Amino acid sequence: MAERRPVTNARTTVRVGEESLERGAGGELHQTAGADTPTLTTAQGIPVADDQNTLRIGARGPSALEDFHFREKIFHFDHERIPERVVHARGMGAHGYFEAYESLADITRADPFQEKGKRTEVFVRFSTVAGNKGSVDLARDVRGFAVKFYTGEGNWDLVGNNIPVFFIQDAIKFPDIIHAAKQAPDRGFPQAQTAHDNFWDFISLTPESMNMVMWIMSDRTIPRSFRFMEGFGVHTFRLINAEGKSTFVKFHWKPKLGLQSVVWNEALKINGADPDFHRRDLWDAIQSGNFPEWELGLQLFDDDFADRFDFDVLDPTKIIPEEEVPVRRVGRMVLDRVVDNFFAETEQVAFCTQNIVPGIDFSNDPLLQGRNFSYLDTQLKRLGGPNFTEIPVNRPRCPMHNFQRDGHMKMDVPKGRANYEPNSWGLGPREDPVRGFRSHPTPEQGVKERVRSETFADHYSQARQFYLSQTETERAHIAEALIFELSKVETPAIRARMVAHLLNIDDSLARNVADGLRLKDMPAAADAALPTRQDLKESPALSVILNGPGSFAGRKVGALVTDGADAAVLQALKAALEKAGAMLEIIAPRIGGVEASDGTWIDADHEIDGGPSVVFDAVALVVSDAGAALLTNKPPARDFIADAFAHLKFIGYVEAAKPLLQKAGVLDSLDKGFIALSGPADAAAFVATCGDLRLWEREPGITPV
Ligand code: HDE
Repeated sequence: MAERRPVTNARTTVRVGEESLERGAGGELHQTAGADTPTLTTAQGIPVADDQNTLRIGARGPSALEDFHFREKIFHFDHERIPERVVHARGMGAHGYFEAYESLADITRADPFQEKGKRTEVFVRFSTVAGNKGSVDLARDVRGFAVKFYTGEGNWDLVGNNIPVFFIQDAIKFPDIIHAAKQAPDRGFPQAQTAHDNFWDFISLTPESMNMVMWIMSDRTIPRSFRFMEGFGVHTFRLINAEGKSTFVKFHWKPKLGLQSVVWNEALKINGADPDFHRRDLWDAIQSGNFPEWELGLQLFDDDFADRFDFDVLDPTKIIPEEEVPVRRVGRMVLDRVVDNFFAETEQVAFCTQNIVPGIDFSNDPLLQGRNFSYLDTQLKRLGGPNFTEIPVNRPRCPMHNFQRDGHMKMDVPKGRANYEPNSWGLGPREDPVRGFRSHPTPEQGVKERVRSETFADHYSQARQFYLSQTETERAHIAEALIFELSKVETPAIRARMVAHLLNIDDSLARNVADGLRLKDMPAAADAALPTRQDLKESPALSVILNGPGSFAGRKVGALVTDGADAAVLQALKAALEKAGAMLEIIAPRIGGVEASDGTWIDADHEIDGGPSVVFDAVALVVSDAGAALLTNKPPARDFIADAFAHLKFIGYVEAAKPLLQKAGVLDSLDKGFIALSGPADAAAFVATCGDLRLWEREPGITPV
């Protein structure tokens, strides 16, 4: 008979680096439960003795089926994934609060707006639209901006985007636009981008999308960070006061730190350097106490305005310019807490446009009406049952009482005999005709038919207005974006079709794009249902550049340093950035750090290959002569500078950095974006200049359209 082996393998204590750990049977290094370490248990709460080895018959024998710990662990793992969102799959959430600046009781009875200073808990999820869950953050795409208000009278979900218009006018076209934008069904690519035939085929056959096309080809779709973008409720909603009076409203979110986008070449490189750039930015900002903040703005208007406005307020492809109906800022939203668990909160949060509370109501926008059907349906599929409202992130913070019972994953344990109403036991909740939600009694009448209102027929005028409201720089970016996207379209007829639409928007834009595509023949302008209006006033509120921060607060400088770096300059830079509410990160040849000129040790945040300039808003080159000599032969150091220059960033440099500038090919192009850091006194001026964010005037010399 073979020798009997010990039931448990001896554990020994070993030292690894600074730590004292246990070595188990498989050679694995780990800790066991102790005073500060809770005991590992199964999901049923049974303490686990060994989480490293399956139960087996003999050391080299088969595994035993009775190993309930192993089976439970693998079973749970096998079910870790739930269906990702069809759209907006990739997102990032955070907790915070909304605080009202004033009482809006005269306009709405909605709970968050009843008193000045009132705080309402919120959960926000930002997202991209087209990419799958694991795609990159800097795809050219619309961003979702969904806010769940946990009000005292139930959850209100304001499920918006960072763009105030949409591609289509009727919800029935949503599956088509999304199918066209996502990967082609035969090949499964391209992922997270619209630069392909299917997308532009659909778009070029859908003139109502032209206003949206201008927005998505603008820098709005490559935001620098979620913190620096606007949000919009898109549709017209209603606010209803206690007397039942209705006021139309459009919702806006205005970022406190101003608008900012990156440039396209930078976006492409960020996706390689840090695919989680936006997620990380939000996480880091909140964790470091720089809580992102937006003001909630309302455009309020009545039926008279709606009747005389140039476009139908129910048409989600149109805006109401802020210059016509000013945005009234009524409160602020602060995101002050990251999630504890991405899946439990960010993934399981279920936004539903139909979640509105007393004091808010829908309009007849046909897109909104369709959305109100879609979201509940999608949550059922994603979260697997009707009780998703009991998941902590979805659970209202106010009391919930009803007779809905049972179903998958019921968490609450309802008590009592009655699960119906009316009942004569006096059990359970009852309706409240005074407090309860009532729809605004709009008189509705009409022929039952499938039809598009003629008031939705102008497809080009606001596209033109948007384009003309941009700065020269931004107009050039729109043209470049169109050229890039259409250059990836393999079918020449689709390229020409798009140019035919652009001719109805702006002649010079159409010509620039046609030239950029090297179109042999200029097409005729597309037949338009209505001619493009030439009289709409420009709206400066539509430009990102004109609505920048005017300061460097919340932004980041990356300083490339070497051994012997001028310690005084670095300290001054750090102090000036802190004063401006901005951050400094150190990039060094090796991650361990460098020894500065005064012998102090400076820890690095990034190794040179892992901290390219694309992930910073501005850069500083604080190197020694010897350090510069070492770096001139390193391609990442040259790219660091060449990219910062090409992306129009401000570059602070010490004298010793000149050989590096030379090697990067920019020494002969020193413009006012290069700021000499001759001594600590120059740091403040450098940081002040960085507040302009980019030196746009450098651009025409680099990337002519
Ligand atoms: Fe959505 N949309 N959508 N959408 N949408 C979804 O719901 C839909 C539209 C928006 O962070 C889905 O939970 C239809 C406009 C955001 O969880 C789905 C139509 C706007 C999010 C859905 C639209 C949005 C979604 C997929 C056309 C801006 C992410 C997963 C009528 C105002 C919310 C889900 C989050 C998500 C349907 C158009 C914003 C399938 C049918 C317009 C921010 O229900």
